[in-house]
Amino acid sequence: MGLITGHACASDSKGKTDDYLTYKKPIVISTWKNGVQANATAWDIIGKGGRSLDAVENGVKVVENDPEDMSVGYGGRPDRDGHVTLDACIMDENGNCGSVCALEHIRHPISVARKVMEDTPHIMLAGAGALQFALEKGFPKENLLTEKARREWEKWLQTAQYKPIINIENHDTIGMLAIDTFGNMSGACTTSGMAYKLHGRVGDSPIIGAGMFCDNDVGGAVATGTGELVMRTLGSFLAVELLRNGASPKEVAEDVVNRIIKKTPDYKDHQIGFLVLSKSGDVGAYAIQPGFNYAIHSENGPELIDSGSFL
Ligand code: SD4
Repeated sequence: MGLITGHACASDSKGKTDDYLTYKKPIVISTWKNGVQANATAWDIIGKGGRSLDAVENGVKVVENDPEDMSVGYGGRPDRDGHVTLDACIMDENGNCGSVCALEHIRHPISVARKVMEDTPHIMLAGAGALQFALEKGFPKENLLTEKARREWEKWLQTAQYKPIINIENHDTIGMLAIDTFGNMSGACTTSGMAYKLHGRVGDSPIIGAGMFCDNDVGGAVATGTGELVMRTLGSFLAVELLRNGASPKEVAEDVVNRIIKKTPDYKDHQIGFLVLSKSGDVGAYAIQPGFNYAIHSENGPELIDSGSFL
């Protein structure tokens, strides 16, 4: 089936709208347009009866590998000092989780996060320690700064002031949630973070409960956009807890975004998008600004849907 796209309307035969999207399992959803490609890989796994954890890991790896996505993995925009530093986290159906932050030189931080989850008693490894662990696990050390990203960074340096500037243009972080044929949900999130951030800055994406959270009894959520705003509210955990209390995915995404807006006087200078999947296969999203879209892959095939937004 071809790609279905729509603005606030996933126009398939059931006449679904962005307010109410419901699917049969298995299903995989992810943030932004690049999620379409990533979902296809994840779908190949869950569609054949594979585990949702394998689906989300291998799905987001597609985007980590893509130099054209300059917010994730190889080809990601560097920090102010020219280092590509990556953040990622993963969570399985049993509530196990793993995470890496400020990791350099490793193309697939999501796979390192999975190794942290499965092979260590810890949940999160940072910076040099995360790199040491990855190398010990056999991940190759690579230069992740592409010529294109280096040229853009050098241009930015000509005018940049050395103070934090939140650049609302730098999105495309991938957050993915999948439910497999056994009804089990896993999630993953991976990013190079805000472009030209201070060296050492870590965003929401590798923080379990901020950039991603899933609870196999209830559902899951992923976030994209200005991480500092998501961290203040632990947005993905909050979304799942609101879901637990009976709200729909769309309602909870809206609630969390509204809560962030209320506490952020300059919210118009930021983008935040939340994407939520309930255990029963309902999907919803909401953002501050127009322009946030998300990809769904189900038995209906691939879809790309524009989220509703506050502005
Ligand atoms: C961060 N939340 O590091 C990430 C950036 C992002 O789409 O999501 N971009 O703050």
